[in-house]
Amino acid sequence: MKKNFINKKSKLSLLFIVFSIFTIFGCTPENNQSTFGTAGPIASSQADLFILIFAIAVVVFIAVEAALIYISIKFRRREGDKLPYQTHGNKKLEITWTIIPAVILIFVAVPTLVGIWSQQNGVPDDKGQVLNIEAVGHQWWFEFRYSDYEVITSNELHIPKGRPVSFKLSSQDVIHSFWVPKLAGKVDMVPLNDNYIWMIADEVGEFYGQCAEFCGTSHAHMRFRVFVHEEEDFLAWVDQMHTPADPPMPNTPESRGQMLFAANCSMCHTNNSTTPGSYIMEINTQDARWNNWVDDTENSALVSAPNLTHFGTHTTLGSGIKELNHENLVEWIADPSTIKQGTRMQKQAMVYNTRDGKANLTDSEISDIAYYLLSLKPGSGAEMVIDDIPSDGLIDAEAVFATNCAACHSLGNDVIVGPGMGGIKDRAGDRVSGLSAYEYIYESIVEPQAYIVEGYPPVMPAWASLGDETVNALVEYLLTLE
Ligand code: HEC
Ligand code: HEC
Ligand SMILES: [Cu+2]
Repeated sequence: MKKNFINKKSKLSLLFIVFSIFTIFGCTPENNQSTFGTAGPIASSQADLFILIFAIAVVVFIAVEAALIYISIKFRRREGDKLPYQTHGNKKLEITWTIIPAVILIFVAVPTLVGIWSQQNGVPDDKGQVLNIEAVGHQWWFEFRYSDYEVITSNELHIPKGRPVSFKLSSQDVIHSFWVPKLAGKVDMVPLNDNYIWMIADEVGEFYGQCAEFCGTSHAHMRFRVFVHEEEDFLAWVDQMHTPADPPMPNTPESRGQMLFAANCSMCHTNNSTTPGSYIMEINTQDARWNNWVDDTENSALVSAPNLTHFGTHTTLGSGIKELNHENLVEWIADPSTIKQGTRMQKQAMVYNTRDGKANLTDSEISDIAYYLLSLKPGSGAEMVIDDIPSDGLIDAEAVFATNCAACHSLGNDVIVGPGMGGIKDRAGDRVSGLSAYEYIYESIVEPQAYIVEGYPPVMPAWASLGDETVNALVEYLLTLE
């Protein structure tokens, strides 16, 4: 019995030692999330402040402990000692030990307040041209809007070296916190109340960001990456974000993936915010998706989601927690919870509305979608290739509808994401003056952004790539629905 007890105790202390060693190793400046190996003036002034306060604390600690040890040994009770002289109060001593801490606190307070003020007052004028970015926190990912350049992206932030970057921080849901340990940190992202932070990066490279305020189940998996470029490389990146991706070649996994993405994913994810006007459009669409979710958090098939424009150029998946490659992407699409628990993607998307919560897609469909997403990169500006579905005379419009449209449209009156298609023949002719029912439905399919049905979010993808024949067959099919 006794032996066992000792064993347990020594095991515990061994565990404690190992744990402490790991904890101390976490302090290496090399660590991606260490605040010591800084790469910018804001982070380094914060690190200096920490070192200063720590040094003061060490001096105080040593002085107090030394006095404590000295006194308890020197004046310990010895045999034969009588009760010491009883006293109450000592003015000199009490004044001394009030003044000393007050002076120490002044030494700590002055540089702390100077630091806080310099961060709060925004970028000083002499630091060069400011880059403005709006960072929005979501459970559990980050959205970045470059208002100066009309670029919108998520989870991977690109900034130029040596230029001050000013962030307007907000949140769409709960309180998050924006923190790039090696560049600057950390300021809360609060709903309905904008906060500001600014930073300068002195080194080209890749830096880790992390949400630093507990914000729900997957808080620890809410990260992002910051890529610091030379100014000209940064401007080249901005240019690329305005260059559309090349459409996939017909009859490839990518082209099948494109259709599947349009039918199952595009209601939440925009993946083509490259053209002029797409910036403001995406902000409005995100708002519409968000409001849809707020109206009915249980049943909404929409919620704001990461913009996937040029997602194929990203290096990470799931907001900075996995390397982006085909294998991990397949895992994510098949069952997001294997990578991240509790995502709104899995909770809301129709395609995960299954008994086991896994995607209602075959392995090869999932693989095709993954290839398509990886192919989303700035293109060479090639013309759109019409991907005519090979038809042997007869097109099965009902089947085409089931694969491409049914995720958003019911055949009756139920609203999924878009209006139910039941009885559309009776209303289509009255929707837009000058367009017959046939023309209106045709237009709605190939260029849905031209007429948005009131009360619905503008999330329907364009289906011109189905080919003229198929679209005509779809229109005829829809016109038969009661
Ligand atoms: C109901 C809205 C919704 C639908 C539909 C949806 N997603 Fe998502 N998706 C999200 C949300 C929200 C996130 C962020 C999840 C998180 O990180 O917490 C996300 C994240 C992602 C990411 C990770 C992005 C990144 O930067 O790491 C990928 C990739 C993705 N979704 C692909 C898809 C694919 C493919 C489909 C269709 C099969 C799909 N999504 C359908 C809402 C949706
Ligand atoms: C990602 C979801 C989504 C997909 C997929 C989708 N739609 Fe839509 N659709 C909508 C939404 C939302 C609206 C209403 C807003 C608008 O007018 O764009 C709409 C509107 C329409 C309308 C006009 C309805 C009316 O009452 O005026 C037609 C017709 C239509 N869709 C046909 C189709 C067809 C055919 C397909 C498949 C090839 C399809 N949609 C795929 C979301 C989708
Ligand atoms: Cu968070």
